[in-house]
Amino acid sequence: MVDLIEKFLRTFARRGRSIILAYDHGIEHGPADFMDNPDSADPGYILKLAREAGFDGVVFQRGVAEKYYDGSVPLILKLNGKTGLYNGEPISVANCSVEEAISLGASAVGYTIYPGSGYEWRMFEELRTIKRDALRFDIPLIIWSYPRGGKVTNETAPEVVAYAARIALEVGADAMKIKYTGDPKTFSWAVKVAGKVPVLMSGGPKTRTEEEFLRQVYGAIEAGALGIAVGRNVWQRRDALKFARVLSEIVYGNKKVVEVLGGQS
Ligand code: FBP
Repeated sequence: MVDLIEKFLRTFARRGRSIILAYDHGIEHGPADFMDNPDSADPGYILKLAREAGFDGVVFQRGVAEKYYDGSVPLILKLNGKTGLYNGEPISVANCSVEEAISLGASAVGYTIYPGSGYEWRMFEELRTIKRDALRFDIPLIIWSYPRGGKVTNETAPEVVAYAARIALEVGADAMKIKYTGDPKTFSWAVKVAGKVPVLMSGGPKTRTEEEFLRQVYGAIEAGALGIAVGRNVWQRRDALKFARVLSEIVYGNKKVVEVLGGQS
């Protein structure tokens, strides 16, 4: 069996690190997320941005992939999603199969779990089928591991994020996306307990200043993360391409925040 972690790295970390542009917000949060930079409402703009920035991949839901994906940047097809209109126990169910994702051009599939939710069993059950199909079709599975509901009171608390990382390893992730804990020391524990599975830091809401986000990214890389899977902190900025290039200097170029900000900080 081909090692699916290796396969993930070959496509999504060609330079040894990874930046993936997440764009499943149309379902998760709705079009309000596109208002800061109205160009971002157009998936074609997102593809062009990822391509011109030299990013390693994009994340789309099936409908966006069907209508817009052109093969110019590797695709992670997000198999499940929930809306911001829903108000019950956290749950996200698949609206696309692994086989369909492959037919849409995906090089990896993504699935969110909400450990802690009263429905965690439902997502784990569905994940079992998805994992089986991912193995059968030889495609990497990336898990968005976001503890939520139940006993979780703070989603970014270091012990919660570390638990999220370990759960993703335990259930068969070939790469994972977890929230940042706020500092490299605690994030490095999450990276450690993720074992062999590469860790991508989730971007989160757009920070007040660019520097704030760059420091998070630098901290995650310092902690041993493979890279980042980021949405709003890139495409909500009016000068998204410029910011994307600055991010690249940190993630791929090992630059420090003060260096890329040119003495602004
Ligand atoms: P951001 O970088 O914009 O936070 O995107 C990462 C992501 O995981 C998206 O893939 C997803 O749509 C969103 O965050 C979900 O965020 P949440 O469930 O925390 O509101």
